[in-house]
Order: sequence, then C-alpha cells, then structure tokens
Amino acid sequence: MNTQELKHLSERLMTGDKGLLAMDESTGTCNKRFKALGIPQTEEYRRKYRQLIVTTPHLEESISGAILFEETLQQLTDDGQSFLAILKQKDIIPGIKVDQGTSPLPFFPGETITEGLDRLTERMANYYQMGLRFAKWRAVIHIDTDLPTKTAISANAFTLARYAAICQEAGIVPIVEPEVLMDGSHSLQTCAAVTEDVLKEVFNALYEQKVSLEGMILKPNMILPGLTCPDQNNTETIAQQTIHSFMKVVPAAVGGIAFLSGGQSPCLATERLNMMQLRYGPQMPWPLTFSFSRAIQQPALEIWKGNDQNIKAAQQSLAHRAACNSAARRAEYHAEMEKNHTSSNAGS
Ligand code: 5MM
Repeated sequence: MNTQELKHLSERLMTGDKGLLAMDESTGTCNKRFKALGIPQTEEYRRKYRQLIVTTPHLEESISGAILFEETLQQLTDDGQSFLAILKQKDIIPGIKVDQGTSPLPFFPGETITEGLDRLTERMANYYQMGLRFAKWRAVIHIDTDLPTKTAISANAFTLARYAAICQEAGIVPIVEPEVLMDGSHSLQTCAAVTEDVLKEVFNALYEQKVSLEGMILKPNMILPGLTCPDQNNTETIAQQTIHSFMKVVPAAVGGIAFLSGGQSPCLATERLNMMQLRYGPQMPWPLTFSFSRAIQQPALEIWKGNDQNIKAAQQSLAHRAACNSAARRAEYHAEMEKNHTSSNAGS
C-alpha cells in the first residue's frame, strides 16, 4: 500500500470547497426513480441521463469526484466519447460503487448485510487499470424496536473494513459508507446513539485491518430525527448534535467526511451542511463536505423527465445544487441563492 499516494488522492477529493457527486444508483434504484417520473426504464435512458450529468457545464467548479455505477463505465456520449474521458477532461476524479447491494442478514429479521467481497481484489485491479481512483461501499443500518443488533453492526463494520483494506492495497481510496437510515419515528438522540455505536465499531474494524485513515473518506448520515418523529429538530440543533457526535468517535486522522443526503430535501441538506461549517468549521479536525445523490440530482431529474428539450434546464439545476453545496462548504450558503430555482426543494 502506498499510503502517501492514497493520502494525496483523498486530499484531492476533499479539496477546497468542492464535494462529491454520487451518481452510482444501481439499475433497480435508477429505474425506480425513472418510473416515478414516467421516464422509460431502459439502458438507453440511463445512458442519456448519465450523459446529461457528466456534460453539465461548470460541474467541475463544485465537484471533485463522481461515484459511478458499473454500467456507466462502458457507456459513451452521443458523439462517441467515454464518460470516464469526459470526467477526466474536467478534472473530476472518477470513482466506482463496488458493493453489490444488500441481502437479509440470516437469523436477524429486518437487518441487512452488504454483498460484494467475492473476487473484489481482482475487480479492484481492473478498476485501477481503467483509471478509477476511489470506490464506495454502503452498509445499511435500520433503527426500530430492538434494532440495530450488535451482530448487524459488527458484521457490517467487518465487511466495510475488509472492503477498505482491499481498496487501499490496489491504490484506490475507499469511501466507507455506514448509513443509519432516517426511516422510523426515532428521536435525534436515538440516531446519535446508534450512529456513534456504528462508527465506533467501524473504526475499530478499520484499525484491526490496518486501513490507513488518512487514505480513506467517511460517508456518514447526518444525525437526524426519524422521518416520522413528531419532534423535527431545527438546523442549529442538528448541526450541533452531528458535529458533537463525530468529534467523539471519528479519529482526527481521517482524510475527510462527506455526507450522504439520505432522503432530506435538497435545500435542507445544504442548509444543515452550511450550519455545521458556520458554527464549527474552525474546530473540526477533518475536512467536511457533501457526497449527495438525491439532494443534488433529484430536481434536475424532475426537470428532465426523459425529454431532450429539457436537458439545458436540468443541467442548470444540477450545476446550481452543486454550487449551493459548495457555498455551504464555505459557510456562505443563504436562502437568496434559491431564487429563480423553484425546484430546489423537490425530491424529499
Ligand atoms: C444513501 O445513498 C447514497 C447517497 O445518496 P443520497 O445522497 O441520495 O442519500 C448513494 O450513493 C447510494 O449508495 C447509491 O445511490 C446507490 O444506491 P443503491 O440503492 O442503488 O445501491
């Protein structure tokens, strides 16, 4: 493992005021989002959509890296350029989702384990050859009565650490994504306690497997009340609790933290990131940014709807959301920026 190279790569991903764009929806997830908007669920429409994203003007001003799905690696634009080549021209580092989704965890109803370790070493070497320099693996943790169990937390932590070690051995920066879901009526405090438990277990496993923390990026959930919790806390409280929890359990050596949006509305996700930077920016030991999928893409998808005539407007929306999140990273985001962008709150 070349730890210096990995550290340098993670610094490039976390550079300045930029963040990551997650465009790695698996076929099932992408089709589900297309179906809701009446977009044909075909490979060609997925290609058209990913083409719209990677050719968006000014995207590179806010985005340092894009996480891709396997299918996208082979796809070309209408004029025959590979998506990977376009990203590289824009100096956006291409990454790849390498997990193969979740399966039920045997004997633990309601819980899941992420699949994809089989032959990962071999796959990773291929990805490196293709020019991919970072990867992503998502573990999913459910909150419910008596959930999550210790077994689900430790099985997922062990698997995340195995994946991260395999990445680093191949010269690829791992994005480690343990997502505690927003689904449910749990409180902010419950989300904080569960997220802290999960992160403690994840960092123990990473340590056991000799993963270089400087050469990895954590992609966590923000600390939020459940979607149906009657007490929806304000932005100030969410920012305070999120940073408080992470300061307790995320080692200072970690290359960076890049949040998932998890189903928050685009504006709220931006506003909360902004508040964290505004109140706690100078105290944080790690760079803190975004790695959103829905909170960047959903308004653009709703404008595009599969219609070529809407491409330009959809791209403007995508670049706008990316720019708002970049402003949030500088603690300079404000509601005025949403004027003339009426769909900014879509997609919750
Ligand atoms: C939690 O999902 C990740 C971040 O997206 P949001 O910002 O929308 O929460 C996302 O990267 C996710 O891992 C990919 O979309 C792949 O998801 P699937 O369900 O297709 O494996």
